[in-house]
Amino acid sequence: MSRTQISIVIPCLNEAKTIVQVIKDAQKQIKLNHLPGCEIIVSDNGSTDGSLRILKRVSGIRLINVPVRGYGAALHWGILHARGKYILYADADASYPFSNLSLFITAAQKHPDLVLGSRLKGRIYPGAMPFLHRYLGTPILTFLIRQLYRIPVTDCNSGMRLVRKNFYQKLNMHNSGMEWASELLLKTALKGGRYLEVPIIFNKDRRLRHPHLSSWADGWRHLKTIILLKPASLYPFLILFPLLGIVFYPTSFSLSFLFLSLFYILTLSLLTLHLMSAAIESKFLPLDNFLIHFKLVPLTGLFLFIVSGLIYYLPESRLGTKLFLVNILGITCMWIFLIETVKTHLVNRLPDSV
Ligand SMILES: Nc1nc2c(ncn2[C@@H]2O[C@H](COP(=O)(O)OP(=O)(O)O)[C@@H](O)[C@H]2O)c(=O)[nH]1
Ligand SMILES: [Mg+2]
Repeated sequence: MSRTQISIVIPCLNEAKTIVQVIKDAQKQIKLNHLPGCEIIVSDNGSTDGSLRILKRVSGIRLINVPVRGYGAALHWGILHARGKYILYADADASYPFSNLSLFITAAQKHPDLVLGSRLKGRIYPGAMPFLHRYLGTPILTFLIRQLYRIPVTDCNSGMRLVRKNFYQKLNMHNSGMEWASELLLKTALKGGRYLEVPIIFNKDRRLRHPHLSSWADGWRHLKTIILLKPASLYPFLILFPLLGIVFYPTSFSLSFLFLSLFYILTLSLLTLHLMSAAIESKFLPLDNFLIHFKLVPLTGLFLFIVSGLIYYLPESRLGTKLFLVNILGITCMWIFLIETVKTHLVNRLPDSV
């Protein structure tokens, strides 16, 4: 790979205290690694602490004003503006030293699609990573991703990565927040991209204020992305829920009721998700064609008629069963409404031009 093909992108939101130091560090390492054509892009989305004023005086950088809030948005805009074949990105809070750059350059010689800087394989300085993130959040999410997506990641939340631009552009990215980082990793795995890791140094950030990351909210958003990008991760529950429903039936009708309802809801939700993804990507499998062409509404009408009859004729002593059937009816009606909405708005699209 030619040494002029790397761009550095630094996402920035209110980092007046550290941004200049970070840029200087990047410039120093660009020189040391003989990368004369390497550009530095600072991607700012609405700093109000004077960062922008400072950045306008700094030479040798490209400043991009991103109109959308969020870590993912800042990086997405930065990457799309970058001219390099590869883009290396790292935080503006001085936590990822650019002395890590040489490792990424070496890895880039192997023509990867994504190189992740692993803090857990490298060196984490005291105070750099909160206990909860280091020993709970990051290892659990990393383990889940390794199991579900079969990608040998060791630090899924790392904020220093190198990505090939034309690979990134094929990923059809959606998330503007912190979960963008998971989306990038997971889509690399789903697309079978060439993935490498390098061990990096991680310092305690130099800023005074709290990080933008909010542990629980962002952790949950990462988890949600992990599950929704691969709904097959929920398949085990299709066995677990009915099993629990049967196990609890003799001792607790209510718990059995709950698990069987969850099974029914999950089955219908997965079918809806399947059809929605197919419609968005215009790739219909036999299951989707079945959902599209099968006469669902009249069939549901018949189902409603029969189940309503059952509810009416069952004796009041079978109240539990009656309530269960009412519940099934409600869920079915809601599902039909959802499926018909997806069909109307997403499936039956006419071309914009011929
Ligand atoms: N959360 C967030 N970070 C942003 C945004 N725009 C730029 N950033 C930058 O993204 C980087 C990551 O944020 P940070 O608070 O360090 O998250 P952490 O490293 O996960 O604790 C920092 O350099 C921020 O300045 C934004 O809109 N939201
Ligand atoms: Mg940070």
